[in-house]
Amino acid sequence: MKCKAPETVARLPHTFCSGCAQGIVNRLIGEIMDELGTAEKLVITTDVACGAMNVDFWSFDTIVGAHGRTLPTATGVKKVRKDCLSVAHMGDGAAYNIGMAETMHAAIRNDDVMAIVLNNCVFAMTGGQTSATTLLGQRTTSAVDGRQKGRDGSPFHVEKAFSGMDIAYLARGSVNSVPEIRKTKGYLKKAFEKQLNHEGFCLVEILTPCPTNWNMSPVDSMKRIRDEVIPIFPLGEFIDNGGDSDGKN
Ligand SMILES: Cc1ncc(C[n+]2csc(CCOP(=O)(O)OP(=O)(O)O)c2C)c(N)n1
Ligand code: SF4
Ligand SMILES: [Mg+2]
Repeated sequence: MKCKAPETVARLPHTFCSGCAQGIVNRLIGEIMDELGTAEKLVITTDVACGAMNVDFWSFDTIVGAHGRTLPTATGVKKVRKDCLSVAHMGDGAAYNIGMAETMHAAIRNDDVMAIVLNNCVFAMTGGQTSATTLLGQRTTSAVDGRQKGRDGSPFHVEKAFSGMDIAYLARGSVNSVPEIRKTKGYLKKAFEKQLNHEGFCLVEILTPCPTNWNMSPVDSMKRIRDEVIPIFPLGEFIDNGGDSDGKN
């Protein structure tokens, strides 16, 4: 059967490395926009990292935010365009390293925006340095002997940091298999629907591979997510405050 690309994602050849999952996430966003009929409302602020290459082939409205500052940019977009679907699209480094303060404040304010965090456990764009979510023992260009707890700290878990926070939604999906991709689509779609209902801040983290900086084949990168990354970063929904909107948004 011939596979039809979602109309919200233009069909130019992509510029990502072989085996990168940016395209999978793009396809899910495109399918959801087509299903909800909301492509005209979508504004994605993408971070300057690998995800910034998306602006060459996304066919909806886009902004490239400064590194780690996509969330306040997306919040600003929402303040002046309350009818739009405002998304901050970023990596783990942007969300949990340089942009940690911005991520926490968006959650504390319960901003009516959505964060999509592609967690590949490294600073990919700049050459594979250790990020907040690098696994213990994982070799990176800034921890060539592997991340060590005593020296480099332990991986950051957003579900622990946000525990008890009064936000609309928090979930973590993965792209390592078709069933997980389908579940991830469900998390993303729910978050978009919550923004349509003005319920508040939603964050969907997605475990993604980076074959280039993991020094692995695309196939082995997906196996690594299954065997090493998911056991550290569990999948599922952690916060789901459906229908709690107080109308402030
Ligand atoms: C203020 C600022 N600091 C640092 C950088 C350099 N920089 C660009 S992308 C990046 C890391 C991105 O990692 P991540 O957010 O995880 O995205 P990925 O490339 O892995 O998708 C860094 C440190 C920058 N462009 N601007
Ligand atoms: S460096 Fe990694 S995250 Fe960036 S495009 Fe290549 S595979 Fe994707
Ligand atoms: Mg990253």
